[in-house]
Amino acid sequence: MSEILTQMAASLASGETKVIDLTHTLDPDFPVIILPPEFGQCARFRMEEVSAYDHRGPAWKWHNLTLNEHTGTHFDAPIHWISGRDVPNGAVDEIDVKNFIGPVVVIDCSEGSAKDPDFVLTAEIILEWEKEHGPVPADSWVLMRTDWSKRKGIDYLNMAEDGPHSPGPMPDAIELLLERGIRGFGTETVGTDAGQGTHFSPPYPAHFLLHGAGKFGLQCLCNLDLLPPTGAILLATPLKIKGGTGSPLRVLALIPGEGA
Ligand code: 23J
Ligand code: MN
Repeated sequence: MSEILTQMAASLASGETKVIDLTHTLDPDFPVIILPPEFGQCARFRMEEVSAYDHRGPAWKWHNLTLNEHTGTHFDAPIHWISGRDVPNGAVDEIDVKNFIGPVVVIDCSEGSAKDPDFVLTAEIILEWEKEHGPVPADSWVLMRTDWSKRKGIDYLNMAEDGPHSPGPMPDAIELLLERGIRGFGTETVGTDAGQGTHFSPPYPAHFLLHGAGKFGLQCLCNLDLLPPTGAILLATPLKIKGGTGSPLRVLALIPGEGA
């Protein structure tokens, strides 16, 4: 019999394994993606009080929520994109739950992103990363650290007249990650694609290539600066929305703590 789960419980209790929250607070002020005006738009988070220990409910408080599947820290399912529309089990309620816990690696693009808001992750950068850390493991999450989550207010979307400017991956980077057989790709920005990703070929390459291959996305992550480049475990469990294309969720990472 395996004692790994008993050991894990002890490791969590002692702090040998630490739990990191990679989630932003759902807040009406947190920005959502803004698409060109001819397209439908993503709803911000809204919370309406139903009762607060008053005549509407004397002993209880609760809220009705309004949000998009892609509001705040969220998960992208394959059917989110046209390339993944026919992927089997491609909606959030259909995805095999074993995909919701697994290994994660982090590629640090924070220096480049600080200098250039249009910084791009290339295949070349990933190959350099692999020289130091070994191959990107099959079936792992790959997170692009940019420290973008530390930006406040209008600096987060970083809108200009020609659209948003934020870092993201080039098509060749996503193609290389697909060769490695990754599970999904996550970012600190409002999408898995660069702000200017609509002008890449194909447009929105992370969405198009990942979801076409049945892979997943995570957006609006934070605290990636607290993760090791390899050796952590990610928990990302979207809501079970029937036919859902994505879902806000709590994203956690298990990392080696002090004394580990
Ligand atoms: C709809 C259209 C374009 C994009 C997105 C959504 C996202 O980034 C998203 O939240 O998945 S780029
Ligand atoms: Mn999304």
